[in-house]
Amino acid sequence: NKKAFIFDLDGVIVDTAKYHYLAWQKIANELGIEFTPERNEELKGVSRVRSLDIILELGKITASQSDKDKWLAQKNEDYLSYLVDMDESEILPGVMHILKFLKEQNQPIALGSASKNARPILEKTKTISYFDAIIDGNDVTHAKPDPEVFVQAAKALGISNEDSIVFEDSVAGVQAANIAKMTSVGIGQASVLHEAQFIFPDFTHIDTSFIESLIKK
Ligand code: B16
Ligand code: MG
Repeated sequence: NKKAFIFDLDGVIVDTAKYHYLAWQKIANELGIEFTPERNEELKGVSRVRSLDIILELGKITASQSDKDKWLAQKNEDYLSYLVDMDESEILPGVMHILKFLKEQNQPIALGSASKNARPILEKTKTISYFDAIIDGNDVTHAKPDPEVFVQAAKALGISNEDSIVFEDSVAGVQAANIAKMTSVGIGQASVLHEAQFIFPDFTHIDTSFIESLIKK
């Protein structure tokens, strides 16, 4: 039995969600917009361009395209500055155990991320070799909750949507998996990710018997 195991990146494999938050918070502060961790949930899994629009809507600000381009560039520069020293220590707890188990079981693994910075992050954390396919923000035209990124990932692995399992920390990503009729596994708070079929606080709560049950399904 082969299943497609599709992993989101930010907030699932690495804790970069906190860096996205800090970089957006800086922009919001400069614009006099109050930006809280709760508000930040709406930005998770969402593209860079859409994230800025959400922040501007929050502050009821209309901006020119050139201003928007400037803030988008500024956000990414700031975000990248947090990644300079990134290494394996930033992989979230329990993730390597599951990636290794999937490899031992010969299960196909893909990345399905909205980020345009996915590849350098996988390289820095030395996780890139685990992935048989990488679909990221550079490959898709429709952002989560559109399922395009996961559908492309399953296709690249040659597995049907119904036989695909998605690990996601964002509401938009869980919705994308559900729309594609994939099995959605939420990583984070049940109160936020209640639409997911399975929810775990983090990968240390996922044991190999759960993965085996998904393989047999
Ligand atoms: P970038 P994921 C998403 O990655 C993040 O959750 C989201 O906060 C970010 O805005 C988006 O990537 C775009 O990232 O600015 O690096 O292109 O969670 O889908 O792996
Ligand atoms: Mg994420």
